[in-house]
Parts: sequence; C-alpha cells; structure tokens
Amino acid sequence: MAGERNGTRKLGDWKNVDVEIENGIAWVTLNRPAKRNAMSPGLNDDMVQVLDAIELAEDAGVMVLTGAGDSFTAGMDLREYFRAADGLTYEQQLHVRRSAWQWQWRMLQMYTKPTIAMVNGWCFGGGFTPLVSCDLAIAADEAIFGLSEINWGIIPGGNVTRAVVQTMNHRDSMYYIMTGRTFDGKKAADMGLVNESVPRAKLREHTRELALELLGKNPTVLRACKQAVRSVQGMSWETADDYLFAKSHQARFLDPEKGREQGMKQFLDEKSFRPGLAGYKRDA
Ligand code: ACO
Ligand code: V55
Repeated sequence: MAGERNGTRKLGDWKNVDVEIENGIAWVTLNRPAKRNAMSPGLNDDMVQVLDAIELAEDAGVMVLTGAGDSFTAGMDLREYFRAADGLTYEQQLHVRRSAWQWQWRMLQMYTKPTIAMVNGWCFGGGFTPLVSCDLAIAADEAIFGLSEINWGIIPGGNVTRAVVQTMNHRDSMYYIMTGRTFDGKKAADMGLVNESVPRAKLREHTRELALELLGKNPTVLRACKQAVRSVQGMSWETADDYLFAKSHQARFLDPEKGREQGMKQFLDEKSFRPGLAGYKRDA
C-alpha cells in the first residue's frame, strides 16, 4: 500500500546494489564485497536507477547508504572504471563518467529525501563524493578513510577534491590529499567529515535511531531545509535572503499538513508543546 510504513520489503533487483525498505527507511547497500564495493560502471548505472526508484517509493522516507561486508567502498574500480575505459570511444567514456557523477553528487545533493551515509568500513578516494553528498554521515570508529589517489598516481578527480574542501578544513584537506595517509572514524568525526562515530557493533542501531528521528519531521519542510543548505552556499546574503523567503512561501503552499499553522496553534493557543524542545504533534 502506498505510504505504508510498517514491515520490510526488497526493492528492485540490481546486480551490484541491494535495497531494502524497512519501516520507512531505504537501506541501500553497495554490494560487491569481493571487490570491497569498488564502484564499477555497472554499479554506477545501478545506483542511478536505485536513487530514482527510492525517490518514487512512497514507503521510503529516508535513504541510508552503506556497504556490504567490511567495506563502505574502496573507491572507483581501478580495473573497470579506469583501465577498461582507456580502450573505449569518447562517447562510451562519457557514459561511464556520467553515471558516476549522476548518482555520486548530482542526484544525491538535491535528493528529495533525507540521506545518511553509514560508513561501516573502508572509504577511499571516489567514496568521498557520495559520502559528502549525503546530508548526514555516521561512521564506525573502526572505519578507515583515505584519499589514496596520490598513492597510485592520480589527482582526486570526480569532484573528490571539491567534496573534501567543502567539508574538511584547508590544512586537513592538503594534508590528507598530499600524503594519502589513512585516518579512522573517530578522526573523521573530529574533523567534521562525519557527524559522529560509534563502535561498529552499534552503527546500524545508532543510524536507525537518527533515521527514525528524521522520519518524524514534516517531510515537505525537511526537504526545503536541506536543499536550502546546499543552495545558499554560492549566494550573496541578498540573494540568499530572497531565495529563503520564496522557499518558505513555497513550503507553505506545498505542505499538505500545514505544519507552520499547526505549530503556532499548538504552541500559542493550546500550549501543548514547546518548539524549542520538541516537534509539534503530527497527525500523519
Ligand atoms: N578497484 C578495483 N579492485 C579493487 C579495488 C578498487 N578500488 N579495491 C579492492 N579491489 C579488489 C582487489 O583487486 C581484490 O580483487 P581480487 O580478489 O580479484 O584480486 C579484492 O578487491 C580484494 O582486495 P584486497 O586488496 O585483497 O582486500 P584487503 O581487504 O586486503 O584490502 C583495501 C582492502 C585496503 C580496500 C585494498 O583493496 C585497497 O587498497 N584498495 C584500493 C583502495 C583505493 O586506493 N581505491 C581507489 C581510490 S582512488 C579513486 O577512487 C579515484
Ligand atoms: C576519481 C573519482 C571519480 C572520477 C575520477 O579521484 C577520479 C577519484 C568519483 O569519481 O570520476
């Protein structure tokens, strides 16, 4: 049933990605564990379809991205994404590059549903692009991150460098891009690359709690909030103020539950909740 939020179901049938919708949460698992979930052209093609399908799935309210086994992703597949592409035509190479950026940053960054990267293990190179493009990120303490491009002779392309400088400070960006040294989940949290890190044994439960908290929010307003964070990055204060004013009107117009009016009524008239401390009571 559309909008049903109870129970578990498998979505679609992809070779390189597993998708399960469980009580409103779409768990997306990069699924090439024998290759440490390295991102091949086939996996990238699958992910474009997966993100499209979850966007249209009414029983999915939050998307969690993770990896099968002991790896989040070992980055771009050196054999299939790099070496094999050298033998392709320009148009074929364009397809291979386009399906990578299509899901890794273009689709993810303005995704209509909240997204959480759950970094369960290895996260190298190209993995930083989807990591940063997810709204939130939780890592296992034991996860190992690395900008390993320098170690095998390329610069961090595919917007990896852009993602890194957006999220890490200047010194840390330079240090990890130039040395290729690894760091763990705790360090990633210290640097603000992820929101927090927890012991791996608690990672899934911890992520589920955060996802359920997001599911309790007004989805129309939450979408406008997260998209605005991306949009205002490149704007002047004047443009941003006008944009945010317009977006708040758009959210009022689009919001079927009229959250703003509910919030004021419940706080000002009924005195039934305090917005500083919790959300208004939703019927949904
Ligand atoms: N591309 C292609 N194949 C990969 C990749 C990758 N990025 N990462 C792992 N694999 C493959 C290995 O070739 C191996 O395949 P095989 O069994 O067919 O020989 C298999 O996955 C297992 O790899 P191991 O190295 O044996 O696994 P281990 O657990 O010892 O190490 C680790 C894991 C640390 C992730 C290691 O595989 C590694 O260093 N991978 C490369 C990480 C990297 O630098 N990624 C590229 C970043 S740059 C970019 O993304 C643009
Ligand atoms: C890299 C990643 C890419 C890419 C080219 O540095 C290089 C890694 C994420 O996609 O297209």
